[in-house]
Amino acid sequence: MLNVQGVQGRTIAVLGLGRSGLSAARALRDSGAEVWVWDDNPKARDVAQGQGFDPVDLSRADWRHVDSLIVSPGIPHLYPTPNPIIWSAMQAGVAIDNDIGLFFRSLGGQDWANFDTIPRVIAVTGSNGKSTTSTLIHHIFDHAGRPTQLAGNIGRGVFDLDPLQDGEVVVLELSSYQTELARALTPDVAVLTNLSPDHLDRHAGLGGYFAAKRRLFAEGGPDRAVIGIDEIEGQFVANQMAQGATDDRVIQVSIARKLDHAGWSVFARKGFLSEYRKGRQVASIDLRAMTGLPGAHNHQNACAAYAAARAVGIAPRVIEQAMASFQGLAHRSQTIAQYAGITFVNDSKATNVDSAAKALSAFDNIRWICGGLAKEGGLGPLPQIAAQRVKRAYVIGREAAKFAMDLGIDCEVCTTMQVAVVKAASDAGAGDTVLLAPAAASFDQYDSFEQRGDDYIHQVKQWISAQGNTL
Ligand code: UMA
Ligand code: ADP
Repeated sequence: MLNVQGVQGRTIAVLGLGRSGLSAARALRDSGAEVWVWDDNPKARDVAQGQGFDPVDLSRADWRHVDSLIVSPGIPHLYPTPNPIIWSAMQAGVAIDNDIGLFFRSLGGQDWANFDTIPRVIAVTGSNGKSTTSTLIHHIFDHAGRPTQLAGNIGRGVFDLDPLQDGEVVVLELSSYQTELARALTPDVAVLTNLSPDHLDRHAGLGGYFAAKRRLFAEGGPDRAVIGIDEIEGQFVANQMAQGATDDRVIQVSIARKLDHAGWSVFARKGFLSEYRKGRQVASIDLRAMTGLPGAHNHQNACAAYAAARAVGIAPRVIEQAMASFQGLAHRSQTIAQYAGITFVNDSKATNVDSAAKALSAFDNIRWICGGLAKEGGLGPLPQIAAQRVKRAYVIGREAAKFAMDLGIDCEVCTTMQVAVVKAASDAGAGDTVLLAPAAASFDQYDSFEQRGDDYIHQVKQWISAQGNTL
């Protein structure tokens, strides 16, 4: 666990006692703060009590005694409506922060004076590809023999990190919920993978969502920024941070353009990654050989991870070797089985329109399992992309019929995963891909996208064994 600096003797309230809240509360307590913890869910309070905390009902708190309120990312502070406890703290003038802000304010300290190489922090945000890119960066540093740890939105609270070592590289995956609220955001390297609409209700629209992400690149922020410039928002941030077109403080990333005139750039074309610096090619990697990174979207992640590792001085050949041994992440463009020439791919994490569209572009002859709890903003360009790339869609979810109607392509309303897998697999022939990429959240039928992906794997196994074979 890490220590929090500057909180000795102060009273800090913590709202939300999930992964981020509890780890922050423990670190605050161990660092000498008086901690008032609360969660609106009694079960979460019970867990905190089991760890020696005595919950304080923050809806009745006398905020005059509180220095700051630490809020969990899942709790809205502005939109669609502010949580009443946060609102009352704001009205009393209490500073609102989160574990990420505390983390950045706590970096440094006595140990660091004895280090030859001070620890570096690489923070990764973006709409899609954050987890894949963060994990790949972590894998590259691990492969290079550097001490490295991964935390943040990937599922590990930042204060659960072990004390940092000499030369360590911390990789943080940060969501818009986290970047919006943190009062300090000072990574050494900041990465923006891409931007497309998501979480619109929490940010009152795309502008608010972009503003939340952009805070990671605010003036005085990172020493170096790795920015995907294939959307207008990324191009805008890159231009704003750089002194001019040849400034190499920004490493521009693209999978759409040959960027051979930027100050520093990494781009992928036709399956090859190229690094250019000041108009000269520095290195090239054949990404088609990287089986853990299939599809153009993963080539974007590969470019962003490559650039982040280069920004910290890792050699191109070391990065290439690391990429070759990268297995990819479960539930993201993951080939889970092959049977009679049919490939089964699990991309249950494709919960929004952009990630599902990228999955449809990465495979051929697709029998597409989609549907679930539709996100605000509709299906966007998906019907057109699906019309070109999909042989047939097999729609799941409680509102499968409506989802199928909105898609407007050749669809079978299946509702359950079991029916969808049986129908899709039975229709498929050699050379087809049965792809789960729902373009929707899972909560209408499952607890999480992981549970949905696991069900898909289970149903595929069942179908294959019913054909007289096992995986
Ligand atoms: N709660 C209240 N009042 C409310 C709402 C919630 O008290 O009005 C309480 C809940 O009862 C619960 C706690 O707050 O006990 C939940 O907090 P949380 O939802 O922030 O969950 P954590 O377990 O702390 O997990 C958070 C991130 N969750 C969210 O952003 C929703 C995790 O990202 C992250 O891995 C973790 O911190 C560690 O940093 C998950 C996520 O879904 C994976 N992220 C979203 C995404 O990727 O799309 C942004
Ligand atoms: P995040 O952490 O941002 O949600 P993940 O790496 O978990 O990103 O991937 C989420 C979903 O987006 C998966 O369906 C995955 O296949 C898809 N995806 C991964 N990288 C990209 C990318 N660069 N652009 C678009 N979609 C992507």
